[in-house]
Amino acid sequence: MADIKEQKQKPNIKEDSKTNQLKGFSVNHDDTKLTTNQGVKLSSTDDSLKAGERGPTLMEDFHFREKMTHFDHERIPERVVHARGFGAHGYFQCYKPMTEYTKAKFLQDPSVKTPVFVRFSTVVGSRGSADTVRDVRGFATKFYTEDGNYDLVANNMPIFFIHDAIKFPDIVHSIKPEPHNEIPQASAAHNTFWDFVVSTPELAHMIMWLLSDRAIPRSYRMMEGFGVNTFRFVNDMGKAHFIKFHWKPLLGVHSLVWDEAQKIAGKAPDFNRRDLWDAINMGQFPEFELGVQILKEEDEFKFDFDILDATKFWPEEDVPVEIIGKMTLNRNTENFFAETEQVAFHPGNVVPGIDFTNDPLLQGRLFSYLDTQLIRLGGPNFHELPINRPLAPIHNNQRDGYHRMTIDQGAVSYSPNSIQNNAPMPDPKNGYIHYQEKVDGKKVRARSESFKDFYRQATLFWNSMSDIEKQHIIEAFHFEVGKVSCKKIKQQVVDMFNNVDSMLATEIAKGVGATPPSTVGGNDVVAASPAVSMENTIKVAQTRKVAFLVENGFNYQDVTQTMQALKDAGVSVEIVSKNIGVLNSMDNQELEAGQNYLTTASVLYDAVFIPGGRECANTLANQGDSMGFVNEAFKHAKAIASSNEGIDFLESTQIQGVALAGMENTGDVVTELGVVTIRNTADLGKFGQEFIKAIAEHRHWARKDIKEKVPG
Ligand code: HDE
Repeated sequence: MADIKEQKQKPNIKEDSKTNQLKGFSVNHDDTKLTTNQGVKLSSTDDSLKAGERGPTLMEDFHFREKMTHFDHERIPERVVHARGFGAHGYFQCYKPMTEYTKAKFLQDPSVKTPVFVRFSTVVGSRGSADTVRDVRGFATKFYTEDGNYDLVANNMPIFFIHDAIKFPDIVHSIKPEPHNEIPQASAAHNTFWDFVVSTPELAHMIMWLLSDRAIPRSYRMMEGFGVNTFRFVNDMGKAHFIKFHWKPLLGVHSLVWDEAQKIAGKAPDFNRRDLWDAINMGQFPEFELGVQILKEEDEFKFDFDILDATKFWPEEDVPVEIIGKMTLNRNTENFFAETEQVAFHPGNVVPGIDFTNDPLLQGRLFSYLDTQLIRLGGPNFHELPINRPLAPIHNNQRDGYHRMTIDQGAVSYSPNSIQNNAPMPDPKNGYIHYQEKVDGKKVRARSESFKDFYRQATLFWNSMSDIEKQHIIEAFHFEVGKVSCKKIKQQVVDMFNNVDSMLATEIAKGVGATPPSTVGGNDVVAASPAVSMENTIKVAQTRKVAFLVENGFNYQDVTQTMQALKDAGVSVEIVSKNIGVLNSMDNQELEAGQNYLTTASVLYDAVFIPGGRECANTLANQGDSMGFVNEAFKHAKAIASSNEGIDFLESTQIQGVALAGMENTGDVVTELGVVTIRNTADLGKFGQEFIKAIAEHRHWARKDIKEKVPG
C-alpha cells in the first residue's frame, strides 16, 4: 500500500519524483480476486441475495449495499467554471538561473527537472460538453517544487472580461445556460450574455479575443498560455519586479475554423482531449516555453493603461517576453478522476520568490479557489489527495476534518509549545515572506479611474489582426449576436463596438439586422501589436494528421513513398476508404484501411492526399463521401495533395480555379494555394516535401472566396 510517510529533510526533486510518489498510491488489479472494500473475498457479484430465487432482496446483503451505495455517491460537484478539462504529467526545466529577479528555487538550476501536472479546460460548458466550442481555454500548471507546490493558473488569452473579482459571479451567470431552461450549453450566443456585455463596457476588449480564432484552438498543444494577472518576482535581497507569465507552444499557435469546430463538436466531441492523449502516447511530447515580461517597479505608471488592470495586456513589442524555461508533457494520466478531476489549483499556491499584486481580479481569485475546493472535494484535506500532495514535506498543526489520511503523531497540535520544542517551527530565513508593499488608502467600494479606458486596447487588437482574422471575428459576431433574439441588444452591440472600430460595427450591423452606426466611431489608436496575430506564429508540419483517401486499384508507390515522407517529418497518416479492411493496389499489393467515411470525417484531419491509380480515382469520383471530404478540406483552407490519376478525381470536385498538374506536365510539382499535384511517380521526393510545406502553412487563406463558392 501507499507509502505516505513524509520525509523530514529537504526533498531531492527529480523528473520522476512525482510519478514515484503517485506510484505509491496506484493499485493494480491484474490477476486479483474480487473483494469488498473491507477486503473480504466475494463468491459472486451477479445476483443480489434474495429470499428465494423470485423473492425480495435481503437487507443483510452487505455486498449489494456497499456496491450500490458507492455507486450512488460516485459523482462530485463539477467545477463551477472550467468543468471540462484534460490533464497530463511532465516536467519543467529553466534555461538559466533567474536569481537576479526571483529566489524561486525551480527557476535557478537548469539541471533540475521539476515535475508538473497540467490541466487544460474549457470554461463555460459542463463536464460532458464538447471540446471545440467557442470559449476561453484554461491552462493550469502545478509545479511540484522543492519549496512546495506552485500553481500557475493560466488561460489561453492574455486578458480577462472584468476588472474586479466581485463581478465574476455576474459574468458567469450571464454566460452559463439560462437558468429557466438550461439552454444553451457551452455557448455565449444567447440573450443573457450579450445583455451583460452591452451593459459592461469593460468587456469590449475580451469579446474581441473571444470572437477571434483564439477561442477555437486546433489543439491544446498549439495554444499559448497567459497568467493574465500581474504578479511579482522577488529576489533574495527582497527586491521586486512586476511580471506577466506566458507559455509559448513550440508548435506555434493554431486554430480551427468555426464551421469545422461545430462539426467536430458532433463528430468527435473529445477532439482536443484525444489529440493530447494520442500525441503523448505516440511520443510527440507537447512542449511549451515559459516566458516572462518583467517590469521595474519604478515603471509602474509608464504606460497608457494600468498594469494592474487584467483587461489589458502588455504589448510584447513594448515589454519583450524573456524566455526562461521549457515544459514538456510526457505522460498521460492513469486515472482521469483521481488525477484530472481531483487536482485542485489555486493562484494563491505560491513559493518564495513569487508574490501577488493589488490587481483586484487576482485579489478575489486568491479567495475563490481554496473556497471552491472545499465544496468540490468535500472538506479541508484535499491537499492530501495524491495528485495535490506536494513533494516538499508538510508539517503543521492542522488536524482532523473529513478524510484525513495522515496519522499525525503526538499530543501537540498547537503553537507555541514546549512539549515538542515548539516543533513544527517557523523558519524565518527560508519561510515565505510577503513582499512588504506599502499600502495606504481609504476604504472605498470604487474603481480606479486608470482602469476606465475600455476600448483602446480592443482597437489595438483589431488593428493587429490579418484580413482573414478580421473576417473571422466579423463572422463570429454574426453567429453570436445573430442568435440573440432581443433586437435592442443587437443594436447596442453595434453601438458598443463602434467605439472599437466603425468598419467593424458596420459589418456587425449588416449580418444581424441592426442599423449601422450613424457616427464615425473608433478612437485614436492606430498602432498594432503583431505578436497577437496568429498569422505571425511558428509554422511546422510536425504532429499534424493527414487522411489518405484510398480505394482498390491505387498506386502503391504513390501511397508508400508519400506516407514515408510524411512520417519522416513527424506527420501521421490514416487510410480512409469506403470500407475498413484490406485494399489491393493496381499491382496487387496490400494496404490496410483503418477508417471509413462513417468512423471519421474531413474535419478531423489537417490535410488530405489522393494517390494515383485509375480504378481508385474512378471509385472516388463516384463516391459522394469522398467528394465531400475533399471539398470540405478545401473549404477549410487545408493542404491537399494528389498524384497521377488522383488529380482527375480532384478535377471532379469543387476545387476550382487552382492550377493542377495537367496531362502534358510530366515532371514538375505544381503547387498553388496549398494544393500540391504531380504527374510523375519518379519525383515523389520533391512532391512529399512540397506537401509537407503546405501542411506546415496550417491554412491557405489566399483561396479566394472559397466560403462563397464551395457549398457545404
Ligand atoms: Fe478561475 N476559477 N477565476 N480564472 N480558473 C476556477 O476554481 C475565478 C480567472 C482558471 O483546471 C475555479 O478549482 C474567479 C482568470 C483556470 O482545475 C474558481 C475569477 C484566469 C481554472 C475560479 C477567475 C482563470 C479556473 C473553478 C475572477 C486566468 C481551472 C474550479 C476573479 C488567469 C483550473 C476551481 C483547473 C478555475 C474562480 C478568473 C483561470 C471558481 C473568482 C483571470 C485555468 O475558483
